[in-house]
Amino acid sequence: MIRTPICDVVGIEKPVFQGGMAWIADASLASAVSNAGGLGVISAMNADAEWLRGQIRACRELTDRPFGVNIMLQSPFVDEVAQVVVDEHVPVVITGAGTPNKYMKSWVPAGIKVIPVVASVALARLVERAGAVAVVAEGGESGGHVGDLTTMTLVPQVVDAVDIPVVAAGGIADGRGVAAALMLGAVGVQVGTRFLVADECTVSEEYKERILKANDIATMVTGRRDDGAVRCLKTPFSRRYAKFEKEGASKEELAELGRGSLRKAAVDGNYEEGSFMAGQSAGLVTRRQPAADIVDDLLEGAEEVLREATRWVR
Ligand code: TUI
Repeated sequence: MIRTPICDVVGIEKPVFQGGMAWIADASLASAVSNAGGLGVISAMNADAEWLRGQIRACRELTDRPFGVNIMLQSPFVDEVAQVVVDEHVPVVITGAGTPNKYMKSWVPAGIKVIPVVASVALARLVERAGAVAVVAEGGESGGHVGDLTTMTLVPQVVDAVDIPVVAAGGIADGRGVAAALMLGAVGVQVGTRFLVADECTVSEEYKERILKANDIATMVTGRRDDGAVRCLKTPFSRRYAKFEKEGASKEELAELGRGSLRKAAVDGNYEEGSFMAGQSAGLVTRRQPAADIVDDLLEGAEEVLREATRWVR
C-alpha cells in the first residue's frame, strides 16, 4: 500500500488524481475514480453553470467520497462555474491554464481545498501564498494545454520551492512513472491519458481506439507560436492546424479552425476534424480497464519497482 500526506489533505485513500480532461471528465469517470479511493475530477471546461451543477449532483449520487472540479481559467464560463463550486460545496477545486488568485479569494474562505496546476516555480510560489493546499506540477509531456518544462525538471524544482504537498503530472501512466514521481519528491500523481480508456470514461470510441493505437511519437504540440501550446495526437486536424500556423495564419483564423474541435473528437469521434488531446504517455496505454483497476495497477506497479529501488546501491 502507498499512502502519502496528500491522502490526508484531500481525504482520499490512494494518492492518484484523475486529470480534469475537458469535454471528457464527467460524473461517470470522476465517481468511478473516487469510489476506487483516488480523487475523481469533473472538468468544468465545456460547461455552463447548469451543466456543471448537474454533474456535481450526479457525482454525489454515485459516490459519497471526495471528488474535485477542474476549472480551466481560460474557459468562457469561468466566472459562473467559479460560483457554482462554492454554492455546491465542492470539496476540491483544481485549476489549470492560468493564475487562479482572483477566485481563491472566494474559494478559500468557503472551505474549498484549492489545488492549482502549475507549470512553473513562480506560479507555485504565488498560489501557495494565496492559500493553495497543494499544487499539481505538470510537465509538458501531458496532454492538452502545456508549459515548457518537463515533469523530470519541474517537479523537483517546485518541491524545493514550496512547503505544500506537490502532485506530479505529465507522462505518468504506469507504476514506474508513479515511483519516479515519488523519487522526485512528489506525494501523488495526476493521470489523464490512461483514464481515457477506462470503462467508465464516456469519451467516443474513436478516441479510445486512437489512444490504444498510439505509439511513442504519436503526439505533437501546436500553438507554441501564440503561447497557447496544446499537445494532441497527430491527426489530419492537428497537421492542418500546424501547417496554417507555419504559413502565418492570424490568431483569429486559427481560433476559427480550432473552434469546436475538442468536442468533435471527444463527443462525435470525428477523426478528420477533431482535436484528440493526449499526453506522450499514450504509447504506454494498451488496454481498456475499469477505473479502479487502473488506480490499483498504478500503485501496485509503483510498489513493485520501489521495492527493487535500492538494487544498485552499494
Ligand atoms: O490546463 C491544462 N490542460 C488543459 S486545459 C485544456 S482545455 C483547452 N481547450 C482548447 C484549447 C486549449 C485548451 C486542455 N488541457 N493543464 C494545466 C496547465 N496549466 N498546463 C499548463 C498550465 C499553465 C501554464 C501557464 C498554468 C499557468 C500558466 O501561467 C501563465 C499565466 O497565465 O500566468
